[in-house]
Amino acid sequence: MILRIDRLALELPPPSTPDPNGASAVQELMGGKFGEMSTLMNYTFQSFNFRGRQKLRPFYDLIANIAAEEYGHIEAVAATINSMLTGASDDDDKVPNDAGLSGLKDARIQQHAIAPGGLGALCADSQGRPWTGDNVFSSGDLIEDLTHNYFLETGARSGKLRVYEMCDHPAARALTGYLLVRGGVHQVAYARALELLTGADMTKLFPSPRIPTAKIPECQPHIEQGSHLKLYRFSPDDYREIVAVFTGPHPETGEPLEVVDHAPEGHLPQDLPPQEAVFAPDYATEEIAEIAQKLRKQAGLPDQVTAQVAEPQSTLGKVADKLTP
Ligand code: MN3
Repeated sequence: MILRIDRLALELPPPSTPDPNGASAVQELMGGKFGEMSTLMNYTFQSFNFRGRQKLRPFYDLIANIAAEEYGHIEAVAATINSMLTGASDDDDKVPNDAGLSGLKDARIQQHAIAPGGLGALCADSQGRPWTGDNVFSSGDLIEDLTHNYFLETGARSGKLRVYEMCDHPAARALTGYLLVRGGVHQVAYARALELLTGADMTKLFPSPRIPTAKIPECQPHIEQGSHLKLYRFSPDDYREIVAVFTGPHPETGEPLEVVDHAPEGHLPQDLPPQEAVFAPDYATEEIAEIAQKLRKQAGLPDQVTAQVAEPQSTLGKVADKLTP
């Protein structure tokens, strides 16, 4: 089972200038062959299908736990896409014949606005093609699967770098900076597992993309916090045997790898404003909000919402005005 934490893996900036075509490029990191849906589902199925897990426990724990982190990565990619799409419709023109969606006429992925729409992330790649289970490789052979995973993380990091170079939107940059560092950790984890099993040093055999994260500004906050060395344990009590595999020096920096005995704290998500031109979440959000408030009262909940989101920020501009009733 998965325990869900209502925090985002990284701190994303508040929505700024909408960038629907940038959002289309970021879709590749969601539903592309080397995107986060693929890493999530590859490790998830490999862990589901893992036989002899007691005997091979550290390897099972490693794959199962990295799968859990990948859930947070698809969540972070979706949040980025949603942020980049915020404001892409003109909500001042609520009457359909006012062409409130004309700004999206030339968008590369028009499904963001049409169907399924809602100016939300799609489970699809940068061309709008749906993600497919064909991207899952779960052979049952541990060494084969680990080798595949190393290759998958390698391709995933190349993809992140290319999206970084394609998109200068602040949300896309924050996302790719973070994912480059975390993907690097997963690459190291699978390389180390293979090294311990077979003696093969993947990092020498197969020079993984030489991505100079030390020179990428958006990677720096994560490197400074040591995120490039840490594997988090995403469970209150389980998956404790990762320490047997995720160990030794980092192959590039020589610093000791570390298993952190809890999930990362995470960051408060942005509360993205309604986009009424696409009825997200409704043509008149206030009506549903009133119903929600009535139900909350009936349930004995306090007046103040019990959950937190990131503080609205002034850079939201016209979007922020709309949040104010
Ligand atoms: Mn990932």
